[in-house]
Amino acid sequence: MRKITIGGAQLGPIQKSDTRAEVIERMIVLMNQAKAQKCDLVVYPELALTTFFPRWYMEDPTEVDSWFEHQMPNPAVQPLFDKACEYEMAMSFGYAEKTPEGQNFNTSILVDKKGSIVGKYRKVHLPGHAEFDPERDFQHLEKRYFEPGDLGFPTFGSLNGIVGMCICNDRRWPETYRVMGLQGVELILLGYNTPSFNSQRVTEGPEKRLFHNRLVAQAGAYQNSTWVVAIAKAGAEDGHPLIGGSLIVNPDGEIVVEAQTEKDELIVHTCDLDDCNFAKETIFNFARHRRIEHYGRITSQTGVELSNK
Ligand code: CDT
Repeated sequence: MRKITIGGAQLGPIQKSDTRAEVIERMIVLMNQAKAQKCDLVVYPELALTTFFPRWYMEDPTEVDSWFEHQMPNPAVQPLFDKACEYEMAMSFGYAEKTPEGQNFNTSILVDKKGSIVGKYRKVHLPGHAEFDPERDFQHLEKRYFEPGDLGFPTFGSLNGIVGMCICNDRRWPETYRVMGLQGVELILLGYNTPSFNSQRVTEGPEKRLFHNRLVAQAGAYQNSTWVVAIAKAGAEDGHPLIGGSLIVNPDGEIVVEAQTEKDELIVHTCDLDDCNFAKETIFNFARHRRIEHYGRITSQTGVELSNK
């Protein structure tokens, strides 16, 4: 058995005016709860340190820059690293990364029990748009503020297993899970900020959005025989609601624990990474059953091409 106890640290809303220090305090409260429940790993959401700023249209580069972290860790975040080290707890969280070369990414990191950053992932699938869109009920400007990730979907030998990360919209794409599945992934950590309504179709509300959240995490877990830990930033940020529904899914595709609020809330489950073995060796034994000669379109084609037969 390779058991690890995981705390999924859902964050409630973060307002535009909330400081990094205030957010870090809340993250440490959740970490304290995780420690009390003997967690080995605590997982926080996408862009955990600030409000979901891509909903705001900005032209001033200095204003845009204020949402990015130029170093990790940095003085504001250091108390979280210190507490994690004291507790000997691994952690993962998302933040807006500004590189020394001036590139902007939507990033997640994996930090081991000694406080070293042992894994980094930069969001590949950036949803939304780059210019102000008057047709939408609200903006989603990830394509304006971030470049697509340039690291692929790496996996990391950590916590006695094989760990990967993805971020929010990535979870809707089967390729995300499969590329990690092909590296034997056993634990996928993902954070999200998902608006409770579709900005282009108001009839698509929280019920359907929570359904899609469960659907993709469960399918990704089952089809790749991996644990999936999906953690929300939830609740109304300056009047803009985000779904909660943080959950942990086992390699059979079953939800083992799910958040009940849209506030700061810790969900905990002890995950045995050896539970991934059976399906990886049988129904999803990729080496035995995959037929790559028929999958060429997956990497040679982006959009739909009709075959007129
Ligand atoms: N943060 C993020 O990726 N959110 C998207 C919203 C999609 S609507 C433009 C998501 O897939 O949940």
